[in-house]
Amino acid sequence: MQQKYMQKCIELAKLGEGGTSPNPLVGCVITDEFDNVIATGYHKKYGENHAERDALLKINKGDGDTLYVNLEPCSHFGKTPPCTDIIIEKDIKHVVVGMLDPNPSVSGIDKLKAAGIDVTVGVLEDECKKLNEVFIKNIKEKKTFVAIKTATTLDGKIATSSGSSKWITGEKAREEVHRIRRRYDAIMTSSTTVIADNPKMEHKKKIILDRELKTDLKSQIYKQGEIYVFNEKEDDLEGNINFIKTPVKDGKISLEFVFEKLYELGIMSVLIECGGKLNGKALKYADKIYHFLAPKITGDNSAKSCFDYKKITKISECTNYKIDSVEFFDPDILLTYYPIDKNT
Ligand code: AOF
Ligand code: ZN
Repeated sequence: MQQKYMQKCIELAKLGEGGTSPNPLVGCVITDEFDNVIATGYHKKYGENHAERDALLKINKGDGDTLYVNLEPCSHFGKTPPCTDIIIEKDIKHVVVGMLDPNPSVSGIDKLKAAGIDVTVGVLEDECKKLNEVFIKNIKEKKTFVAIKTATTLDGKIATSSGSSKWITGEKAREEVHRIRRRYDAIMTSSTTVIADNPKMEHKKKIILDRELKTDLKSQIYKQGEIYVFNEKEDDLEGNINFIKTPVKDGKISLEFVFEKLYELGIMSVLIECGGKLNGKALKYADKIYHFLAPKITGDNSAKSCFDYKKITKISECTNYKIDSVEFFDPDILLTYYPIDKNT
């Protein structure tokens, strides 16, 4: 029962995807003493009620028995009063928590226990941690969460040698890409991709790495959203476009600088969608990779690879990953993987 309702909290929390950053995704379920669900809630948007309050406001004092929530309830006065206070006020008897809050200003468990509430921690903990992987990295490391998305043939190619890439994956995979993008604060691409494909990439925030300012400002990507162009020439603001002067290392934009700047700008997560060169360089910083595979083989050694950035002689020099999931978006698959070591 605990797992079933925690799973429900996770599903509710996901309804807030794309709206809660820099705050976490949180869902809440309240049951009566017969294990019937009497209210649910979730954190809908940054600054609005926390999940627990959203659910508790729907019940009367004494009606609820157990409250399930995927993240430890807060005990601090932030944008809203502490959730622990309203849990105590509504006379909840048991609280079941998915994971402790990595935020140092939160320690709700002790407060709940002191009020005589029975508390269980760690139900579906791994799933809860995955749900808030961005928030956890932001809080613990004070860094932007970096993900890469690529779409390749079975032989790992993203385009032919002349740049033809439309379309490797099918409709369903491309729809999934839109859902993935929505979870990220910003998406990032390079001048090479803008010039080669002239993509629209609709999103609220877009990052373009364009060292020499080679892209045409009339390209589709500039038509919508808040845009940051990292380049070696100028710091300037023109309409919706912020030009950010960036140090260059070995003839390339310093990614170190870019990711630090993104965090300063309040961009808590970024999805990179570039060619093999930049994807390769970015692997060193990547926390997660979304890799779509289409059932096609180019068979062409000169076709462009998805991660193209080093020469190795031994297989032991590969970087290693852990595959987290395999999903079908017929006829393609999506592999999601995490780095085991970042020694690229
Ligand atoms: C949320 N939503 O449902 C829960 C949160 O910015 P504040 O003042 O609203 O506080 C945010 C902190 O509250 C957040 O970092 C997290 O530690 C805790 N819990 N936050 O935005 C929620 N339960
Ligand atoms: Zn709270």
